[in-house]
Amino acid sequence: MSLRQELFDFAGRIGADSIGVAYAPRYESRVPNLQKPSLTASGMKSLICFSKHMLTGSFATRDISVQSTNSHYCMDQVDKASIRIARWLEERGHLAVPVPPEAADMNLQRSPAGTLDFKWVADACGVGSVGLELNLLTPDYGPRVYLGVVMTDAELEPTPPLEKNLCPGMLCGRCAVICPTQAIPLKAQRGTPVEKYRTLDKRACAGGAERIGIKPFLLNLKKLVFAEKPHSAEVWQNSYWKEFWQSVNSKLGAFAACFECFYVCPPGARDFRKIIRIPYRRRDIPAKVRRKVFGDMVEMVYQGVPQERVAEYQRDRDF
Ligand code: B12
Ligand code: SF4
Ligand code: SF4
Repeated sequence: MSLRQELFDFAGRIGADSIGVAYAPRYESRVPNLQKPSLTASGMKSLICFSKHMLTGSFATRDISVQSTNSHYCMDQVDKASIRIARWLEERGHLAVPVPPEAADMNLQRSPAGTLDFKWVADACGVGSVGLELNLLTPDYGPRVYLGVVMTDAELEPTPPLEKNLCPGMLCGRCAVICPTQAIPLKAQRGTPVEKYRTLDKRACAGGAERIGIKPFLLNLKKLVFAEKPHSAEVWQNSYWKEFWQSVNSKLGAFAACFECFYVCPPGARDFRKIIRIPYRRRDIPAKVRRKVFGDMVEMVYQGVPQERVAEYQRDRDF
């Protein structure tokens, strides 16, 4: 059995749902910015990427914090599996380095970025394809997965990318019409493939995804420092500081605090039907994505999240 197959079997036994390999030098030549494999480690020949799905049952919850915990459990498994895969390779005489799956370098470029952008590695390895909202969609669990990447100097045979993108873009558009921060494109030229217009307004998304993140932290700190009545309960005993404590204590809300684009995304042979059987989640699916056509442009009509959840995504204003 080849080293690659032995490795894939091992990864499956320790919980990876799907796995693939890309040839590092070839991938390096395709990266348009600084997020090249050589930034993380030099001399690496293969990029091994795997996915781990979030627990499907947790999608039944109405509580955003529980939802967020679900993602932290999943990330924890990715961390552990990355280390075990790297050790497995090192026990066989190779060098291996797990790439941090969640850390973002604040100085690499204008917006925070990982040393390697996992979604493109996963796309190159055939683990899935990058959708309209710049998440990686997988055949079995759609976007509801976290990703791990291990680099190694072992030369493993690459796996081919998927033949077709799992995301039909504007022909679906569910994620875009419900995204609470309107971070996903609502407009495109008719008939163009999703690869031409997929993008994400990261700053907007961060407002929903990291509601206890750096921006609300700085805003609340400023409010505290410049308050006319700093001792008033309104300034220091508000819901932000309580949630800040929670996030330091348990990571809740620090990242992964919005999953609206995950709930509605149809790809996912092993989980999507189960999710929409949950009455609460079925209501999330936009009954009809309405579209307007102007010449050669098509624009979807924004609907927003269910009203009861709007306040969840306005935390940076909740002083
Ligand atoms: C920074 C970050 C964010 C930012 C930016 C997200 C983004 N899509 O880039 C914010 C805070 C918005 C965010 C939100 C979320 N995140 Co996040 N995040 C990251 C992190 C740490 C780095 C991503 C990164 O570097 N992006 C690069 C961006 C910032 O640069 P850019 O200039 O916009 O784009 C350039 C690069 O993409 C570059 N590029 C670099 N390499 C290559 C290679 C090729 C071939 C090409 C073509 C281009 C290219 O080209 C672009 C132009 O120069 C990754 C972990 C990782 N290391 O990948 C997790 C990660 C992307 N996040 C993840 C998740 C789950 C989320 C959330 C769902 C969490 C939540 N709900 O709170 C949301 C989803 C938002 C969304 N629709 O993508 C998962 C995604 C899993 C999946 N199924 O895809 C990741 C992979 C973490 C993990 N280990 O699983 N995240
Ligand atoms: S995580 Fe939330 S805010 Fe970010 S793109 Fe998805 S739906 Fe929009
Ligand atoms: S919800 Fe539809 S448009 Fe959005 S990523 Fe999923 S398949 Fe693509």
